[in-house]
Amino acid sequence: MQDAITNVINKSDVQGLYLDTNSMTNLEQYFTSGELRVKAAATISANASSIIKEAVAKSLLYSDITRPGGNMYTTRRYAACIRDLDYYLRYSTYAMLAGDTSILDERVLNGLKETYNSLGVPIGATVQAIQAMKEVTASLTGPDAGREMGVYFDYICSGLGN
Ligand SMILES: CCC1=C(C)/C(=C/C2=NC(=C\c3[nH]c(/C=C4\NC(=O)[C@H](C)[C@H]4CC)c(C)c3CCC(=O)O)/C(CCC(=O)O)=C2C)NC1=O
Repeated sequence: MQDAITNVINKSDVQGLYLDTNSMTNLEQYFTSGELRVKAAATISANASSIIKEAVAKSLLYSDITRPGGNMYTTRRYAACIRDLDYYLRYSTYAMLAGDTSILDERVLNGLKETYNSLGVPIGATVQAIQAMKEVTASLTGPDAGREMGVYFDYICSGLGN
């Protein structure tokens, strides 16, 4: 896993150079937004289950997915879906703290699309639920942190899409 700091340092190191202006600016932005990131992570962790509940109510509940024949039907599959959403929320929060997407590639997206396809988990509906979490999260953390979290929610969605 990388973060905004190791990312910039590794890039300079492979060239054997000190940080250039661009890298300095990137780092400065990361440090300046540090408090925002930590506060957002605290808000999200204190409200994780209600964020997921509200997102599910906005996107999946009362749709065919939760009725007989739907992929969320039966409590076992319903619970698996909620657990998956919790993974997406938690790992997006880690990535937002790190300011880097690599943790999502390594621990979440690796093989995920194939697993979903082989189990018949609908990817479109999953993306809708993640987008709903993005909205609910932004309304709790405020627009700046919401935008930052949005980067990582969107990253998961596009990783599921390709
Ligand atoms: C931390 C990284 C990580 C991820 C991301 C992960 C996902 C993941 N979700 C799974 C299943 C599942 N995922 C869902 C999810 C859904 N079904 C829907 O209709 C909804 C749209 C959606 C929720 C938004 C369901 C229902 C299953 C169970 C499918 C089945 O067994 O039939 C499975 C198969 C094994 C299992 O059931 O536990 C994996 C590996 N596991 C991991 O370790």
